[in-house]
Amino acid sequence: MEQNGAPENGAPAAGLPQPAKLQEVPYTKLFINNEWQRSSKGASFPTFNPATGVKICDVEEGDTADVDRAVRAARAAGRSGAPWRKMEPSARGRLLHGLADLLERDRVLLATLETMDTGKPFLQSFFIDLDGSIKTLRYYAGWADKNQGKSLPVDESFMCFTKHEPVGVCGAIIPWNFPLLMFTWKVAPALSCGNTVVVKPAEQTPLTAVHMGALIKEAGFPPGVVNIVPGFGPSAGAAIAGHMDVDKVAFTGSTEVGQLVQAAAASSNLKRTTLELGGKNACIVFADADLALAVAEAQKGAFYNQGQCCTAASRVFVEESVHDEFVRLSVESAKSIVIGDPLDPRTAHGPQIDRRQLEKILDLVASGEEDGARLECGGGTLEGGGLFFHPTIFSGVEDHMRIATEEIFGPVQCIFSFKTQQEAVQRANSTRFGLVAAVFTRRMDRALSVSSALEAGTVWVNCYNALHAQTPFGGYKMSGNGRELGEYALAEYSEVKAVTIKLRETL
Ligand code: NAD
Ligand code: NW8
Repeated sequence: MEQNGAPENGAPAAGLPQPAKLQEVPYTKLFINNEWQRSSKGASFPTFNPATGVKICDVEEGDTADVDRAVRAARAAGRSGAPWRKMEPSARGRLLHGLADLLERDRVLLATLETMDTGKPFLQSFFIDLDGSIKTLRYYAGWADKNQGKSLPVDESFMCFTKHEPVGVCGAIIPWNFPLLMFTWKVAPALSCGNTVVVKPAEQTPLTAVHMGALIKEAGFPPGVVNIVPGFGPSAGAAIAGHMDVDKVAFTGSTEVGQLVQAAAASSNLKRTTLELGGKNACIVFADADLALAVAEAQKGAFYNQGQCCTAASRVFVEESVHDEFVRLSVESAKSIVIGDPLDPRTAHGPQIDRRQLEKILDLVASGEEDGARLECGGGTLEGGGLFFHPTIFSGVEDHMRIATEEIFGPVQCIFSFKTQQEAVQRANSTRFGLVAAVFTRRMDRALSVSSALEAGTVWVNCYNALHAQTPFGGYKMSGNGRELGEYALAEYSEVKAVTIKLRETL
């Protein structure tokens, strides 16, 4: 494969899954009503492999008119009397399980597409993104016939009960960092609850979402239940957020666009929103922690997916007495991370998604150096150009610096020193964000009191990025609204109907 900056790693590794050899990408059109359709204006856009800069293929570009068409299909598919509404709830569960089976069958192909489109290492696509997507589908398959209402203890002249009904047409606007996983986080609970959906994948990474159209049709979902419209944010994305006949929109991406989505929802039809936005997540490492574990987990948290995670552990607060040792071990470990061709199963670190994101990282790293933080390792791109950026560690970071306050979305770990527990918690919380946080300690009382005090939707204790389909995920403060995953997400995709019956006879 044409290589642009990534070093070669030598002979192929034995015993590991290998990427598929793709001649061409099978699906590149809009998926509406279980049919492959051209965009109404006949436009398409290229998607690139960020590891090589080479165009993978052109994808049909959906626009406002295409979103309209998709919404009409979704509305019709969700009408009462339509097959999707008449089907037993457990049958929706069977369809979701069938879809998960097809992801298992096409696992190598989907992981290959995901790696080509995002630049994430193939084994991460294969073991994390595919595994998480399959587990999410199966988890919500199980909920399909369990999202039950209640009977309510009102006075005896009434019978009062609640029913959980679908919200209706749900829009899903997907980011480029976990294209398939975020598709399933939104589509699986929506379908489990009986909704229909219109999905817009990110313009950088449409391929796995479009492929899902083929699997959704093959699994036997009725036409119009899932519609996929690749396209750009300000056109197709904004058309969903501002649509008068979309009942809910789920968005993952930047805080700025999250605000636009919520504003568009408010000023159109007051559609419901769930927003998963950015973070400036803190890790607190106490001197009593297992230091090797804390180094490894904090590093994984900072550099996983090339640092392009809303959960990225970008601020690490380390207790003064172990600070220098923590920095030394972190730098030693960061320098050993294997950067290379993401399709090579030995690669642990691939390229950033695009030039724009790389420029943002370069700008923030330069600001860190100017502000007087100590660059311990990395700090630049790989020789030979391309979008590869070395894992980077700053120590001596102070709370006011831009690298300490702005989301970097790149492989940059900022290490701070602290003296007291109270100080660490207060500094960890002094941000507008509140997505996740982590604490490393061997003391149970400390783990519990610090996790209570941290203002974040998720707190990890002695681990990082430990996500499960059962466990709700979402942000406090400006990191978002609502929850994805777990039982809590069902409420985001259910309308509650209260039925009150007057009883004419009471005994
Ligand atoms: P973005 O927020 O612009 O894009 C996310 C999704 O929203 C994409 O599908 C995009 O097409 C769509 N979108 C863009 N403008 C829209 C609009 N006006 N209306 C509706 N939808 C719209 O994110 P980005 O430009 O890809 O990245 C910019 C920054 O966002 C990153 O540097 C990072 O800080 C953050 N980001 C966060 C996440 C996350 O998981 N929370 C994911 C990607 C990016
Ligand atoms: C849903 C997700 C997962 C899962 C496992 C391991 C490492 C990193 C992530 C991850 C169901 C089951 C498992 C990860 C995923 C998304 C983000 C950040 C980290 N997810 N995982 Cl935004």
